[in-house]
Amino acid sequence: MSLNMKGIKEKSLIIVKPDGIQRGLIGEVIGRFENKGLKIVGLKMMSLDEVVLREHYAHHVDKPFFKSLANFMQSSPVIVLCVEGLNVVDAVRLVCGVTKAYAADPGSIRGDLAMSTACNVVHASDSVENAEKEVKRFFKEDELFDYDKAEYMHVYAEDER
Ligand code: FUP
Repeated sequence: MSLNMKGIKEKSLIIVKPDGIQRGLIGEVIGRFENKGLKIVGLKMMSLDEVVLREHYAHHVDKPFFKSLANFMQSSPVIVLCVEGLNVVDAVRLVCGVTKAYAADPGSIRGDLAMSTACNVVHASDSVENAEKEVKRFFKEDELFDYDKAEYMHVYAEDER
């Protein structure tokens, strides 16, 4: 589990991948994060180029599947989201399920909606440290919003807010 020092202001970066866009799952995926109680603080559609993909998947650039992964990620626009909440990086990974979608737990996005390793509907930051880098990679400062969410009174206990 990631070390959380930011309380309810911790941020994570989520991408609804091209398979999610093509299969009409944008609302379903975003809805799952909203239903969990997360605050969306940034949201946009964009196309990913090779430069950003080489940076984003730097840990996979030398792997044999990288070209296919990069082609897939450029095959249509994606939706990028920045979400905020308590231990949000870990919470989002649990909502997504494990990378190999065919093995992901039922109830998770990948477990319910996908079968593939690459076409697994979503990307989500895997640590607080990477989340900070990824949020900066995909959002300019003025594309992120700081606002009060009324439901926080009911999503979090008093000592968690
Ligand atoms: P995740 O953090 O769950 O997205 O998983 P990884 O960082 O391990 O993988 C990043 C992307 O590479 C995922 F979209 C899946 C893809 N991938 C493959 O296509 N083949 C592999 O063998 C491993 C990962």
